[in-house]
Amino acid sequence: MQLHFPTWQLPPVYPITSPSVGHSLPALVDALMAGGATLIQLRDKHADARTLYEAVCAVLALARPRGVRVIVNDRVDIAYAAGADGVHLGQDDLDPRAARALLGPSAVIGYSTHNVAQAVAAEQLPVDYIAIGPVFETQTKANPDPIVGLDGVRRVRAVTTKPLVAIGGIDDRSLTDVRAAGADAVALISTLYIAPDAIPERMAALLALAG
Ligand code: 3NM
Repeated sequence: MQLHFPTWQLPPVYPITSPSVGHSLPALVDALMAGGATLIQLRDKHADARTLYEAVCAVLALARPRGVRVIVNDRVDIAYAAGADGVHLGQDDLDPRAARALLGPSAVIGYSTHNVAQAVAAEQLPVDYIAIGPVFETQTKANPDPIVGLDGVRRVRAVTTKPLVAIGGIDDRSLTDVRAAGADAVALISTLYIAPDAIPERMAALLALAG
């Protein structure tokens, strides 16, 4: 395995933004950083390119001075144009090899997998971490793949040497079990935003739970 960003380390809790919280992207990122987030993924499946580009630039201006890394979901073009720290790619997005060629060796590239075969295939790809999910039922993703459960996390852990992120329906009650099943990190959306006015407190509590 080639790690493309040797100084980069996956934190145990990996927050992802959601446009449905009702905060602007910079406000949301500010709240997550206040709660201790050090790696944040910006995810908005419906934003137009210009709006998203401007929001990513605004987020980077906030995150850079604090040493927080910012990953853009799906959009390699916007990550490149804005100078984000990396991208998170799905199975149908740009091939990670092409993304690596565009973004260079120091970009953080993450890659979604949904079963053991995809995780095995990802071993050959120039990605810095893989995600496995959905672990549990999720309301957040449209057309999610079949639930893999804790056993799916264990089985993927057994076939990958890459840092492993678990995603999908994870909350404060399941976080510890998911990490015990072999996930280095949990990526979270809905559980972070159950109280939109208390996001820093929630982020900090989830980080504390992850130890
Ligand atoms: N990807 P929540 S599940 C964005 O299976 C995403 O790859 C998934 O949101 C995958 O924490 C998912 O609210 C949704 O369930 C995660």
